Amino acid sequence: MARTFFVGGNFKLNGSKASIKEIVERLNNADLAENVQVVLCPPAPYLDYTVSLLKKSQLAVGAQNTYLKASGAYTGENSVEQIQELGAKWVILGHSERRTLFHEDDKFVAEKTKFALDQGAGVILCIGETLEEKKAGKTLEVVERQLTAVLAEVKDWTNVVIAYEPVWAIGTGLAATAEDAQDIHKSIRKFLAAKLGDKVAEEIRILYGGSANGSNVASFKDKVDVDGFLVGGASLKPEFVDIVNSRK
Ligand code: G2H
Repeated sequence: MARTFFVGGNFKLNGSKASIKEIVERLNNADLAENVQVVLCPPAPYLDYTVSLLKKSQLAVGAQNTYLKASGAYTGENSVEQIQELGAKWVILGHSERRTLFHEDDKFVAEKTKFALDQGAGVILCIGETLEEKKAGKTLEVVERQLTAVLAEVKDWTNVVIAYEPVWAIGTGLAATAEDAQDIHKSIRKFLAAKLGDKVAEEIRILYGGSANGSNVASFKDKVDVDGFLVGGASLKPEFVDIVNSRK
């Protein structure tokens, strides 16, 4: 079956009104492929501003994180309801920077994923191994462990997009090869088929993330289990349009 190509722009802790306007206007004015879904994830203070700039139906906005409660004494957190009120449809959860720098473990990521899905948000669920784990041959063990935690909480995966992001490739300029990504994506799909059935596994989008850029995405073009990209650094640059159009 044809899965809609999906490109997420994870701005991380970058951006201002001026730079976000430039990024969105570039997309608004570009001749974008019709069969692509683009989700821009600016820092939370710019969510509604980013939404207000969108002029194409393929474009949507997501948050970079949400908490697992609707409200309460949780200083510094944002709720799913709040980001939705600002027009965000998606949220990135389990990004390795959250897992590492902010000590989010598998269970916490799984609980936040369940909560966000229950509120009707789409979730871009990030998984991936560190360099140490890769060297130890533990890539599949790690991603399956991360997915298993979410499987314990989430039964309906319709609104989940998985982003396989090897930690060693993130922001390093050293992307995984398209062949390696394809192998791992295929294994992830097989794992999900065993847990959730063939239909769910066939329908779920699996993105590659980690130093994806305007030059290297072409090599992923014929990789049947790579359904798009989660892009960090390059999503802030003009080449983001080339990534969005890389399956055109
Ligand atoms: C991985 C990716 C976006 P970058 O974190 O999620 O960032 O493309 O800068 O490696």
